[in-house]
Amino acid sequence: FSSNDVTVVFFLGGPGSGKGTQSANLVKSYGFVHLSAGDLLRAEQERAGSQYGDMIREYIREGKIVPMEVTVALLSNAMADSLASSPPPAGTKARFLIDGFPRKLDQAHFFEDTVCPSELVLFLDCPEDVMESRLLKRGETSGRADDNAESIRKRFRTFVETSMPVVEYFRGKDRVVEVKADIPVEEVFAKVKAGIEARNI
Ligand code: UP5
Ligand code: MG
Repeated sequence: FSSNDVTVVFFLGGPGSGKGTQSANLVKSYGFVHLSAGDLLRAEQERAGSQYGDMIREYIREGKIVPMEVTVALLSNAMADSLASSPPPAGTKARFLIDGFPRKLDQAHFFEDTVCPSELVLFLDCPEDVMESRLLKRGETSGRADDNAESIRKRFRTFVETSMPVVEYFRGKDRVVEVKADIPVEEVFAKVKAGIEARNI
């Protein structure tokens, strides 16, 4: 597909900041197609015959970032599939909300050079103690192999060291809408909405 046919919004924020939760709201209100890099990686990990399953499992448990070739291929395939199965009305662009990606600067450059530049970066800012208690609570039922105290600590560290520089890079380009996320879901969404509408996305 051509990058002229799509609008891409990156959705970043620490583990448990609420990206998945707010994505569901954004799909309903703004007709985004939601693609979670983490969900795509977990699906690939479970796919029979995947050559990457064991590697992905190990990276996710350790809170490390899976080599970008794998993630970018999953994302661009998912975009192409979505465009083929539900093409946008003539004269309009498909809108993709890419959740949890890019988490490393080289991924940001690679994706924007080879797939499509992003229009906007939504960033949920949430204190670690709040994210930790949300994730530990979710871990009681989520079945996610990384919702445990040790993996959570590693995910936080990767986020601060590796993923925050991506946010800062886009901030320098004035492409970031930042929202405080340690408030109720509906209040976060109201702020996200205001940010999106102010940018005419
Ligand atoms: N909750 C949400 N909002 C709330 C609010 N305002 N008030 C109170 N509670 C709120 O929310 C987490 C929990 O908090 C839920 O129980 C929710 O109800 C509650 P959620 O919306 O799921 O938060 P989210 O930010 O999506 O958290 P998630 O755990 O999905 O974040 P991660 O970024 O850690 O997970 P992701 O799936 O993106 O990645 C997992 C791993 O995959 C990474 O660690 C990495 O190993 C790998 N990965 C890559 O290698 N490369 C990639 O590009 C992407 C992922
Ligand atoms: Mg998520």
